[in-house]
Amino acid sequence: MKSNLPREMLLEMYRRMRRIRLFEDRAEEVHRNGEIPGSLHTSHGQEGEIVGACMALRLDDYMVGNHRSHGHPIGKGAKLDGLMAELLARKTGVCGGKGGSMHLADFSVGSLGETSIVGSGIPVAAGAALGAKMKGLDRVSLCFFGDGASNEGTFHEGINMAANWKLPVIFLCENNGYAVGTPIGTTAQVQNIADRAVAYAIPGVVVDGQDILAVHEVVSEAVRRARAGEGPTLVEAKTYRYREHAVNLGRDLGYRTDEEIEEWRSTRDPIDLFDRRLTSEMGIKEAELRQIDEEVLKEIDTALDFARSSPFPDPEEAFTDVYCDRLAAIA
Ligand SMILES: Cc1ncc(C[n+]2csc(CCOP(=O)(O)OP(=O)(O)O)c2C)c(N)n1
Ligand SMILES: [Mg+2]
Repeated sequence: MKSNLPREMLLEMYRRMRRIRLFEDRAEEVHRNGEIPGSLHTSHGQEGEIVGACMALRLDDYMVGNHRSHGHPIGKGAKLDGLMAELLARKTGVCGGKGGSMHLADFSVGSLGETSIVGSGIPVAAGAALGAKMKGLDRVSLCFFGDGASNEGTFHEGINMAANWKLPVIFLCENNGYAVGTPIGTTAQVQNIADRAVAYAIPGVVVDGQDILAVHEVVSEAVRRARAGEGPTLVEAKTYRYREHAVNLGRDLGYRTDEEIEEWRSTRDPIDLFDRRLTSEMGIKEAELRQIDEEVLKEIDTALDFARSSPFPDPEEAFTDVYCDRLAAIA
């Protein structure tokens, strides 16, 4: 099947997925060296839904992530230097080295931030959309959250409010089947998380998260509705994570088999699937893709060199950029 998207866009989609995969491969290595403090939640296997959704947005649209969110700012177009520096807790990181892996934000590409509190991004995304609407901007807000987050109260409150006020939000549930080691089937009785949209009288759409073009199409329609003042959409991307919940967490929980992981990796990998489609159906040469792989690897080397050669923040900086500091500035 041919795609109507321009060739440059297809290649950029491939590049961003590869960037996420290789960035996280490198982050894992660096974490093993002890150079990254704290935990690390990677999105290996989920790159298709991340990039497909982000690339349906404009640069000035908003995006809110969660704890598994290195890929989200990369998908939105963030440069790697500041992200890698943030992971290594350096002053040149996107949050001054004080946020780390679970708190990336890059306002220059509309990436508003992430937190480790499951479900907390949902009202934040609704709030950003409300702000855009009140200011008369035609921006939309994309919110990524997991299947586990869809059982939090913030899911109901945030989506209900957005539906009442017809806010320009796309709620994108990344259903990777598990919350740490708990299968979604044991915590939700609906067949699809998207079925819950009926409770808010908004559209609910299920899409194959391993198919970047399918996600892009579905989210593009949700963006069109949102921009036209027709309100929010709940999109559920069925996807899978290859790694354990976080580095050092989950291996021994026994909630899934190695065969299950292997099945997804070998038959449903979003990058492999897209690679094959580009070369077999869209006239892209294999050499062009390998060239992109090389370029991305270089970008990651450069980002890591940049991070390693950057200073740590000064201890006094612990008191800057925090709420009380802002209050003190106003007072
Ligand atoms: C409010 C809250 N409850 C519990 C946790 C512990 N916790 C961290 S991640 C996670 C699972 C989240 O699962 P899901 O939303 O499906 O996202 P995924 O990790 O699968 O991407 C849990 C329970 C937390 N951080 N915050
Ligand atoms: Mg999950």
